[in-house]
Amino acid sequence: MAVLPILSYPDPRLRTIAAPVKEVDAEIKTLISDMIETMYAADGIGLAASQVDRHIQLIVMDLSENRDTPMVFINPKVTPLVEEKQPYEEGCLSVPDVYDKVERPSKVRIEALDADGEPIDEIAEGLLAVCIQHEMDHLNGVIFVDYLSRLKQTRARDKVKKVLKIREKQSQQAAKQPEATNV
Ligand code: K1U
Ligand code: ZN
Repeated sequence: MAVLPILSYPDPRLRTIAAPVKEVDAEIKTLISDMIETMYAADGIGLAASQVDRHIQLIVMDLSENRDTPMVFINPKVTPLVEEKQPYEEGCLSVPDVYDKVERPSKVRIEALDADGEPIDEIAEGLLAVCIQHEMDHLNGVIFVDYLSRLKQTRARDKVKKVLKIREKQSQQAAKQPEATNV
């Protein structure tokens, strides 16, 4: 398994529309394992293939407390079941350290295939409904900051630049440190 690099806003590759998965083969299964590992390493609750520069309709998610119940959605179709929208403070691994309220339909139907290619057909509410709609947006080239004001989008760009600079510095410093020993 491997931790994959995550694209950061405003990378134009995040705007690519994802294509349907033709077959749940060994290559897709490897990507699923890598995406789950990447999501856990980044402390996320979801990840769309678009975020790791793979433009296919594949989403992984884990909303469990123990981070031991990954869910996989291949070729998902999400249908709102209510007109009522609810606000939720969203975050995004592609927009690090930026959180803001987005309003989305509170109840949706999810139709997809799972990691074995078996059909999923379920009704989602709460965080599952929020997260699947956020991830579906990624597959359609939409990022949650698109719902915010121009001013907030500019601030988000600046914040991401700053966070990436700090991360870069930290990784350079870590590379300079002698390796810790376990004695
Ligand atoms: O798609 C992603 O970038 C993953 C994203 C999923 C998400 C979180 C919250 C609302 C909607 C979608 C994240 O995992 S962000 C990091 C995170 O774990 C988190 C952030 C805010 C609230 C709850 C969790
Ligand atoms: Zn996101």
